[in-house]
Amino acid sequence: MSNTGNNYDLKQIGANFTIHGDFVSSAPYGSGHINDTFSSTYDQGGTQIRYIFQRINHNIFKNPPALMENIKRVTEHQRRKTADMDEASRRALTLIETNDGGVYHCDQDGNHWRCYIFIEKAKTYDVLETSGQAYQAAKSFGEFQKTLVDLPGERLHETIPHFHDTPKRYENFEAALKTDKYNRAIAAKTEIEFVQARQTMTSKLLDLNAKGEIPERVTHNDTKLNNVMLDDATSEGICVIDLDTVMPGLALYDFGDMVRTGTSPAAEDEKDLSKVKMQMPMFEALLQGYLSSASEFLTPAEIENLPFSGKLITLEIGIRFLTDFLEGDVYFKTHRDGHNLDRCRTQFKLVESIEDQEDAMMELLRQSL
Ligand code: ADP
Ligand code: GN1
Ligand code: MG
Repeated sequence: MSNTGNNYDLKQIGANFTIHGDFVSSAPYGSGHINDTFSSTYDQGGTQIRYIFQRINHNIFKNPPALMENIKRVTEHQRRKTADMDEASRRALTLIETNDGGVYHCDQDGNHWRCYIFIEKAKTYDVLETSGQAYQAAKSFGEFQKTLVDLPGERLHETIPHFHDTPKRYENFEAALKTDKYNRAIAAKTEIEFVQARQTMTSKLLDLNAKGEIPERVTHNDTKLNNVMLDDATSEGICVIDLDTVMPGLALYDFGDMVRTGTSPAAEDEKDLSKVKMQMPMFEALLQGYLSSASEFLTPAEIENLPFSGKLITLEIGIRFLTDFLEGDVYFKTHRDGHNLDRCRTQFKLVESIEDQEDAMMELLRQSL
């Protein structure tokens, strides 16, 4: 079973962008759950050059032009700030202009397409291999937030309203459970009880924000570790990608998602739950890496909640997978029956593992300051 469908003429789409040379080939690329991503190769005077093409999922991002306006502003700001660094051209995504001077092409079916320079000699990892990679990835996301502290202009568009509103995610789950359109709740009894037992913690960060203890910032909001490219030669975090959700948010949700995706040796959809665990050395590396770039702007209340943020967002994403399972797999791309439920189970196993080690994580934080 699959709810993905990729049948596009990438050569024709590419002709709308200011790319030189001859189209050679194109293929689906990456393992993202939302957009359709392709790498296309062009022959430019005998050299093969790759580009990334993406179809923006407009069922999820309802206003692609506003989203692209955000990305243009953010990448231009990054470029200004990194201009003097080595390898400046690889440190921020570069949008390729369309023939009419825009940054996206709308095809006859109403799909919005964008094109980026392909960042070569760097990779994304669905599962990190070493704590050094964790350090680098977290440092990059911290630098990304730091770069955006002085983004000029108006507040960015909210590309998905209430994106990290965990109480609202909980409400959506309850609504899906009540409807139980596909009679799937029976298969997820344990997971449903797991969520219901943890409802009270869902509002903690938004409450702190409402009380003025943690500020709104410009954040990435999807800091899954495969959204940062690590340089092949140096392992340095070279470029933060997947900027669709860059918008006002809480820095803690960004750190939390690094903990969710960077501390377990198991894939997000691993079926053998015995493999899923929060590994303290990886947490330590994420903490050190993130603090190395972000400690200068984080408030004490943000720092105090770094360990909690990992637990909260792991619960939140688990709730979202569970809700999508109950609603019939309409949001995340799935590739097999029960895929969203498998993903939900790994998240909740990781929540438990964090709960078991929360005191030790807090202790480590105190020692790091
Ligand atoms: P999604 O929103 O579906 O997760 P991403 O923007 O994260 O889409 O892209 C999917 C994958 O494509 C990434 O994990 C990365 O491996 C690859 N990718 C995206 N942009 C680039 C780029 N500019 N250069 C090289 N690889 C890229
Ligand atoms: C989606 O786009 P991708 O695959 O990086 C999702 C994130 C989830 C993640 C779970 C816009 O991220 O919020 O945390 O899947 N993105 C959106 O793997 O919903
Ligand atoms: Mg991605």
